[in-house]
Amino acid sequence: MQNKAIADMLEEIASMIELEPGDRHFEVRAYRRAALSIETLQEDVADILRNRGMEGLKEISGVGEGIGAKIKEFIETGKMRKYDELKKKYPVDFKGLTKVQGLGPKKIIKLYRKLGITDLESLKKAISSHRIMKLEGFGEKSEAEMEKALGFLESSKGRLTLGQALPEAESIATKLRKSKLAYRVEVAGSLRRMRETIGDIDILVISSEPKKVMEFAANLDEVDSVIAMGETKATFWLTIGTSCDIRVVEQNSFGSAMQYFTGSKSHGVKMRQIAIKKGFSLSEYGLFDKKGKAIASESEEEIYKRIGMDYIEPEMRENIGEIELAIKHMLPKLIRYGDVVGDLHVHTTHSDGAEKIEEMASYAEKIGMKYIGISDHSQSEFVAHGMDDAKFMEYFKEIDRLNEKLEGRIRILKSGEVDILKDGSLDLSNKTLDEMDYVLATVHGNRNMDRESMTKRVITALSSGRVGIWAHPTGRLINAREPLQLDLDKIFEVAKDNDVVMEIDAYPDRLDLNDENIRKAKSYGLKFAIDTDAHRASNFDFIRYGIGTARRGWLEKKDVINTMNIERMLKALKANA
Ligand code: DGT
Ligand code: CA
Ligand code: CA
Repeated sequence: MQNKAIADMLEEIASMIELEPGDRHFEVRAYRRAALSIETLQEDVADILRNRGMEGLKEISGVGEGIGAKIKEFIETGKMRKYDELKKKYPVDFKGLTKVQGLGPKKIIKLYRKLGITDLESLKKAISSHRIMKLEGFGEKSEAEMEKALGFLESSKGRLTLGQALPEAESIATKLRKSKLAYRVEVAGSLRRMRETIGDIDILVISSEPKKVMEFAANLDEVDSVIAMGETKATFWLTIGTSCDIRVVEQNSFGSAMQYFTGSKSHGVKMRQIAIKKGFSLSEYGLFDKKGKAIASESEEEIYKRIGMDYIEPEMRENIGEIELAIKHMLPKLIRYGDVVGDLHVHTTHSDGAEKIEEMASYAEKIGMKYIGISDHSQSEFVAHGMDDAKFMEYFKEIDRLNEKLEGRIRILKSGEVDILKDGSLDLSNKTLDEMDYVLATVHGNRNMDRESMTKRVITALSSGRVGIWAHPTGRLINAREPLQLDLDKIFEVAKDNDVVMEIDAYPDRLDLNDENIRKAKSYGLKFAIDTDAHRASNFDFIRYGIGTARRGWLEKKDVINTMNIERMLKALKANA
């Protein structure tokens, strides 16, 4: 599948056009939009072209005649002239360099023209020989920041996000299931534990024809090349840039294999020690007594039970106290994947979303949501087309009209993603804030404040009595941007005193709060909202990443306000009602 390669090229064209003289931002946006649609497309673009021609291409959101022709050219000839021409002018690795936080196309090209920097390698060299700080417009501070960002990038190298890997793993598993070569196919490893990033994909298969399974897998579209292939275990390199271990096991050891290969390693080691203390032995083949007789192996539940503990959900298996609780029968009863009935953080065309309020609401209704809170950006967030007070008033009226039209099938709540400004004040007038059912507040600009000032900024906002939910609290982007410097203990205390709800933003690049901070926040008695931060209807699918993260944070249904019906939810939110 060439979708990713094409999307990358379009994205790079956008970066290069940005450098051309004149105001080209419409063109830049068009290329970026097309790149995003193609990257997230389920169908192979080459198939679309083959089956439905140019018309088919133009049906892809963001693709018109011009961009369509370029995609066609690339699929047919392996080249895109526009790309090659621009590349001759700007021979640098935009894809690599834009991953460094703070580096955009304009800075990149300056670094190229002045210092000959073309990729991450030459950037690293320029930093270590302190050539950047001498450059006009950069300075010592900016060189130090670049060095830090580069280090961060290197430390996260190689691990894909949950949102990148899970759909891919599921697609492989589904194809294996449909092949009729397997009785059962399950995803194991860190993906089953819903970790925020994963090192590789692990898939377990029950089959009596392991060889055929491996051959089938080797020929899947997702597979780029075979790294190693044995009778019952193979490792493939996938086109998305990670590897995939596939193991074929027997039906009668499936439970113990799942228990072993789900990990974590540390959880597995501890389980094994406990089994030994009880006179058993535990391996991927089963739980055995002293005589070597298998006493449990087909099901995971049975294994946990026979060792003398309650079943531990995969998301909790990190050896951070869950085993001790399972022995004492004191495990939390985790929130389940179907428990969320409303989404309190949703964007629309009123700011940087792709669909209208009505479209988002009717899709949410279709997937069973009882309410959604529309929370478009406030004025300071100008890159996301944030709204001023007057525009918010218009938007509230539209929501009133829609609620009437929807006749209670789903309730649309009025909210806004309101910036917490540098001094801790909120980005809209009190009158506008009062009109909202609840206020979602967060830090966007001026991210580089020190820990003390940033903590004070957030505390000022959360103690204003106007904030319902603190959205994506730490502001981190996984593998891309570090969290804000915050004293979370101090903030959680203030949040508790002011009944502010903590968000778990399910957007796969965010997962914020993360598992560890969720457990910390819960220890302060705080409540949570799991939101998708959807910018288009298909983003509602992200909810499972948020619920997975909540489960990793040991949350129960009662900790999460958007599992409640609307009356109870609004009460828990200390809304303006
Ligand atoms: P990852 O891939 O780095 O995100 O993390 P995992 O947990 O998926 O680790 P991976 O793929 O290396 O191995 C999958 C599981 O296999 C792991 O969670 C536990 C099990 N496992 C691997 N190596 C060992 C080991 O040396 N001892 C034990 N007890 N289990 C292991
Ligand atoms: Ca793995
Ligand atoms: Ca593995």
